[in-house]
Amino acid sequence: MTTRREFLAASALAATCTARPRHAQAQAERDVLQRTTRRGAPRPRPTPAQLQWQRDEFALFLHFGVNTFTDREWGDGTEDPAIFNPIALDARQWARTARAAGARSVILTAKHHDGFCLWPTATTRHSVASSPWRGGAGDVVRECADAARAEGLRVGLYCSPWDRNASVYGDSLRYNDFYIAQLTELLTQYGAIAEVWFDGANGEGPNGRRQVYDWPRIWGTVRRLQPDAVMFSDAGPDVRWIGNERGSAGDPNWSTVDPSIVTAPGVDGPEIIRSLQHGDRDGTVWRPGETDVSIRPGWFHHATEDAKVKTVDDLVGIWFSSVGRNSKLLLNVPPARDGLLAVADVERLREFKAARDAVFAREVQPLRWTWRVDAMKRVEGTAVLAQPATVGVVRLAEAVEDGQQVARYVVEGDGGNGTWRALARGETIGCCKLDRIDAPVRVTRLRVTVEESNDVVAGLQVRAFAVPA
Ligand code: FUL
Repeated sequence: MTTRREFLAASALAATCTARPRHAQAQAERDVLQRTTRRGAPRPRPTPAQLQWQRDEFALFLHFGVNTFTDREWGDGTEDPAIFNPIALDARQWARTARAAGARSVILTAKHHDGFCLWPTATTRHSVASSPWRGGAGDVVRECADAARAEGLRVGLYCSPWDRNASVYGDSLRYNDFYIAQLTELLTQYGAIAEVWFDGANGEGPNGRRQVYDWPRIWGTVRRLQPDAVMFSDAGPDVRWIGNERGSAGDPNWSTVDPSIVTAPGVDGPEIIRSLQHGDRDGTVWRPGETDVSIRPGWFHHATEDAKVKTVDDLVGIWFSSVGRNSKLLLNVPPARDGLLAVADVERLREFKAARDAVFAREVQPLRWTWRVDAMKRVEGTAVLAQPATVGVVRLAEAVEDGQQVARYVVEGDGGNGTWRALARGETIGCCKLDRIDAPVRVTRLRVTVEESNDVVAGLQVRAFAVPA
């Protein structure tokens, strides 16, 4: 017998081929679907900010600061601000490059672990105000935020919790006040901030003192000052680190987590890394993963690494293992000492965009998708193609507004003789799952079967792309 839940899901499916039903009736039907975890808790769903953040797919990370001038990766806080002088700095070049590469936001290291502030803060003299750049009147955060918005990009800021310059670091109460004062400046003086990035790297303060961060207060401050921003850290609260810096999200990758596993940034352990990489199928909190990786070996620009910029193949592979595994890609492209992105990086980003455009250039047109839910509650969609095509890539997307459901699926193709053969198999889908077909074959029909899911799946989007001509 068909239950009400199955009936509603099936009718929603019947109403949609590749898009969700939008009319009020369908909305009302979706609202009565009680989605729960196996332990009975309501299944988490994304906030509008989390949804926007992930649908942006791709952001550019900009590591810039005194390390750019000392040729180091981690400064120790003793750097003389006089070394900071990016004479040709042009944040419009950063923003134009980001936009041309297809990124929809940029995230700037307003302060890295060395404590040097790229804005003229009132909290310390260790900032651009003490440097020769623009005669001490410059503000990199302002120039970057203005340039990004002029290109239609959202703005994110990294402000390192670990501060190797602040004398109060490790004097927990005083440093928490100091850090919150810095965040308050950044979140009140530079317009809408889309993402605040809390790095997990964390060392001792002077004389081995250990800083105890007041995360509830820090996160509360961001929420109050920029309610639409998402906060990144190992422990979110909104988006989580993916658990490595290689550009590889876990497979499977749930956007839900068990919040009792990773409770604070900067804590390590196998179970923590597993949860960061894969999320937790029965997690009670929506916290999708962000995949941060550098286009170069280091996070900061070093001229000696100009010949070590990742190849286009590396970058396309990273796209498939991040965006294509229900994650968001945050690709670091560090400005050089002159304040400009290096020629090698700009050129590689251009090639990377062209390579992605080629992968997704030839979308296969189905005549119509027909959906059904079988007795085992498995959802199956079949499409006859308008013309036979050699499918190279399949892109699947769940309607994650209602949570993440799919746990196992198979994509099959019919070569024209009525026999189905598997093109790709996978576990999670989420916002976006990209499958490259190992041995592309010419097919006349496509079939997608959800073999296992948390709940009956509605509104699955299937797009297929023919191998480039
Ligand atoms: C790490 C930092 O220690 C690196 O310097 C870099 O900022 C990277 C994104 O995060 O934890």
